[in-house]
Amino acid sequence: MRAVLLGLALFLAGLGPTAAQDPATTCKAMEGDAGAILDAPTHVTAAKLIPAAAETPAYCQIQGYIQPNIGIELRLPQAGWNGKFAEVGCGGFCGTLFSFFCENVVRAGYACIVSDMGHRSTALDAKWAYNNLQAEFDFGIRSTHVVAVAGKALTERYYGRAPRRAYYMGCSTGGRQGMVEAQRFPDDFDGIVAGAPVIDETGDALALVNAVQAALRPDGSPLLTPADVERAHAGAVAACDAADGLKDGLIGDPMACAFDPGTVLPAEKAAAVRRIYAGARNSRGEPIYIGRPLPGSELNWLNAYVGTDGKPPGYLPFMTDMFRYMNFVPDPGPGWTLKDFDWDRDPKRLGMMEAIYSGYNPDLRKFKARGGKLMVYHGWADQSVLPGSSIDYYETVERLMGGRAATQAFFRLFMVPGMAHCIGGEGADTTDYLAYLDAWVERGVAPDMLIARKAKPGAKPDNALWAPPPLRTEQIAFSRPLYPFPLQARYKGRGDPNDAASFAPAPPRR
Ligand SMILES: [Ca+2]
Repeated sequence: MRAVLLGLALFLAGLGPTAAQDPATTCKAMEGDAGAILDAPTHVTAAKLIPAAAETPAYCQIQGYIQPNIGIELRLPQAGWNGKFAEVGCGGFCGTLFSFFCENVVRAGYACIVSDMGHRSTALDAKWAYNNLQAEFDFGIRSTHVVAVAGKALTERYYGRAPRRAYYMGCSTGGRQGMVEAQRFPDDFDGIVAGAPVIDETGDALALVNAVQAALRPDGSPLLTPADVERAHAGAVAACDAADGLKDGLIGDPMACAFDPGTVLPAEKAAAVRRIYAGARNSRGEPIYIGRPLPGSELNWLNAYVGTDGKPPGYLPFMTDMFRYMNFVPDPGPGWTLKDFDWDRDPKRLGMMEAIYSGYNPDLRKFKARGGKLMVYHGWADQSVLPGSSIDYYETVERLMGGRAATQAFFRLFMVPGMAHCIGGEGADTTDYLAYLDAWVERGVAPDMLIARKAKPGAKPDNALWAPPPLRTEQIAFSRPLYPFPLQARYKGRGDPNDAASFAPAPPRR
């Protein structure tokens, strides 16, 4: 009854929940049991109106949890709601509310929700997963879906009408969440942006373990130094930069780049770099995963595979925790180290983990049939989620879904030259994917070309990942067009090389 009355009040007010009571009271009234939300029982532990500040409008901040243990934060613009709902994904092993991801999205008029995916942790540790299949199931499959269900219901209750569109966006683990949604819960979202999706969690981990091991000597001391990595990068760029028509330090198609590190490094170090490029292999040298770090990505290996300032490589504890606690069958526990990894035996034991985390199912027929739109983007210089998996997945979908035109009617892949994991690196890494997705869903404007920008040093906003505020002309170092894969941007041979207008689409040279 209260919902009906609130709905009536909203209808009379026209724009927002202001007629019946003051906004702070309306927001506060969201606290408590969220009512019978089918499949997603939810309790709101706190709700308060956050006043407008700088560019951010006032919003009702709702915190709570979905059973058994999925923490959520939902932000509902007090006025100027655009009628649409957005869920933003997490990163790493999650366990934390990345609520700042909602800042720009709320600014753009959306109701926006984030979750911790069902457990508390840092995004880089995995102890929460040990002997905890419910938490792994929520992290792997369930949480993104029930957060959508609960988020839409709470949004409807607050405004008195259901959101007319629902979008999802996320990168890395967040990208995987988007792929799992398109594959397993095709009715949840009208549009999905999945950046650098971890669609093969265990396969990708194998390539990262290989890279970390390659950069260390057998006794654990560093073999590759930051200076070696910089030398390899300079060599790769010198070999392959110009193939896209412009020497700009960015390699347009790293998979077509044949660079031998032996030209710039001594034999032992060159062999280590070759092993990183070669990806995960068994003891017979046979590849066991399709993704591998590509030429041009070398600077992003720093702090990841190669420690700096005398510190161990950053991915060492991350990968160790993953294999200790996340359903490596059986979980080997705290005593296990990466040195214990057996390249012939252990990859075959990871099936249980992959059963929970896979986002690789290419059957998107239900998602397409209900009108869903999917944009995947991936940095060519990604050092964390290796870009081969997105390309392999896209090509597999093309084969299953009836070819390129039938696929690109609802699913497009954008590869970003020189971009690291999700954002950063040397390439043009700032793109308003949400705006392109919204235009595709709402107005049928298919993303034939995206404009990606690189901010000048110091000009990048703190939170540029989702719905980034537009850069002013004087803040832009350069811009580049992104075309649906397999098309690549090629310099026309004339015109300002810093301007996206000086590039045209070209097929790959592979
Ligand atoms: Ca180039």
